[in-house]
Parts: sequence; C-alpha cells; structure tokens
Amino acid sequence: MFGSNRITKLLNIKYPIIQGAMAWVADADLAAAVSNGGGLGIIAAGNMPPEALDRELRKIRTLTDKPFGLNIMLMSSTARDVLELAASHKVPVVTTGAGLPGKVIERLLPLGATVIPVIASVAHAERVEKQGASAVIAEGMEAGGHIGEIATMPLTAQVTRAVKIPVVAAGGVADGRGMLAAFALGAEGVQMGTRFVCAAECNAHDNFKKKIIAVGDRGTVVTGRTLKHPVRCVKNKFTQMFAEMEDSHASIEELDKFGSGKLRAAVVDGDMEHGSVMSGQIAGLVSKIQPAREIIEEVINEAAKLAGEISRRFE
Ligand code: TUI
Repeated sequence: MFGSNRITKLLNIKYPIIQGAMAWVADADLAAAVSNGGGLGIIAAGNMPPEALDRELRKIRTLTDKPFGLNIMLMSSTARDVLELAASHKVPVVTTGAGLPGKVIERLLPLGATVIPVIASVAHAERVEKQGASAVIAEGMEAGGHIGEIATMPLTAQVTRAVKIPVVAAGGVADGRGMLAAFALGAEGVQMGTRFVCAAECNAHDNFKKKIIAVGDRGTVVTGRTLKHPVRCVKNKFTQMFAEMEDSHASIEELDKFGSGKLRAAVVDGDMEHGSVMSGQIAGLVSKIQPAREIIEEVINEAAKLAGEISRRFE
C-alpha cells in the first residue's frame, strides 16, 4: 500500500520507514526483523568494540538478504574502526549521528555506499548536502537519546525547503498519523526508534519495553544541557541525580563518570531507576509489543487510510 518515492528507491526498500539506531538496543536481530518487514533496519555501533560489531555484521547477512544500515556514532572513540568495518563489510547504507560526517562521506561514497547523516539544524543539512550526502535524517528534540534544540515539525519544514536531497523525519513519530504529518512537511520517509524498542525481535530487557509502554507524554526529561550535550531519557532516579549534579555545577569529568555505563544498565540489566532509559516523547503512544513487520504494516496502513480521509475533507 505504498507506491515508491526517492527514499524507497535510494534504499531499495518497500516502505520508507527506517529503524532508529539505538546504542545497545539496535543489534542484528532487530535490524534484520525491520529489513525483513520491508523497512530499513539499522545496527547501532554505539561504543561497541570492533570485534563485537564484526560479529553483528556477519550475523545480519545470515538473517536477511534485504538492505540494512549501520549507524556510526561520531562521538565514540571507536568511530574510525566502525568506519573501516562499514567499508570492509560493504554495508549498503550508513547513517551517522552526534557529529559532523565529512570523513565518513569521503571514505564511503567512492565505495558506492549510501550515506545518510542525522542532522539537527538547517545549516548542518546544507553542509552535508554539499559534501555529497545521499539524504538526511532530520531529527527533532522529541527524539530519545542525544538531541538537538529544534522540534521535529519546524526542523522538517525548514530542512525540506533548504535541501534538494530527500529528507527523512525523526523524533516524535510512532504511528501512521505521525508519518503523514512528516510527509505533509515534505519528508519522504520517517525514522522510528522508540516504537521499535517494543518490537518482539528487540533484545532490550523486558523492563525497558514495559517502561516505554508505561510512561505517558510527560514521562521523559532532558539532561546534559549544561554540557551542551542534551540527552532525553525517561525520568527516574538517574535523571534526577544527574540534574541535581548539573544544578550544583558538577564538572564535565564528574558528570561523564556518573553517566558512564548507565545506558547498558538500562538496556541489558533492566535497571529502570539507576539506568539511562533513553526514549522519545512519543513513548506515551506505544502500547504493546509486536513483531517489527506488524509495526511497519500498521503504520503504513494507518497513514494510507488517513491520507484518503484528509484529502476528502479538503474537496
Ligand atoms: O546521535 C543521536 N542520538 C544518540 S547517540 C547516543 S549514544 C550515547 N550514549 C551515551 C550517552 C550519550 C549518548 C544516544 N542517542 N542522534 C543523532 C543526533 N545527532 N542528534 C543530534 C545530532 C547532532 C548534533 C550536532 C549531529 C551533529 C551535530 O553537529 C554539531 C557539531 O557542531 O558537532
């Protein structure tokens, strides 16, 4: 129930839905499930040791013959190794986040890879377009994890005006209504993270999934603004303590030390109080665990039905 557009053609996928790259969460199992469901699954390298990432990249080829992506978190000390693994494994699509992707584009474009940076401003979108990016993911501050300052609606509306390459909207999208809203603003695809945490194939701890299902619209908070590194997480003891440390002007070193290992604690150990439970503001809309394929089909069918209803309203 979806024709095709520049994003489906560029990525060679059925539906223009990309799974958000979530460190510790987005492994070969989740990415393969999304790709097999007609979207684009993404393995998040995060801070993964290169040997572990090498195993995930081998594994995904055994789980799907569909296109998939790899995300390079540019702030990570392993980003260079990840880039070389993307090259040696001939990963078809590479997304980048949390930094400027010039070197990634320079290295991978000649190899025929599709490079799609996540951007959080118009200036950054224009810059990566000039550098040769194939498309951009415009991620608003409704998203979970490390975020920019602009909300998805104004960001998407302005980025789609500013660049010629296709734009994928991210942050605050978890259903067909959100997808259609993004398309109304000129996006040609959406990226969803929070909803895919609750995919049946996602290996995140059950406590994490249950937490996403339990929280409402006001369940998340942004910490790290004083570090110029804002991160959105579910409100808990960890975010409360982090905010208190920021209020009392703790040093970057102290905050880094306090934050270290907390995402793993949430995703792997299921510690919902002392872990960093990264989630988007749309968590309140996520109500159940379902196979990735079902999530994708539900979103597409809802968007298609709603598009018809809305167009009739304007006749
Ligand atoms: O990267 C993300 N989201 C992330 S990365 C991440 S890993 C992490 N682990 C532990 C603690 C903290 C983070 C969790 N979530 N999204 C993509 C994104 N990129 N959002 C914002 C940006 C961005 C911001 C500034 C990209 C480029 C940029 O460039 C400005 C500059 O001058 O560097």
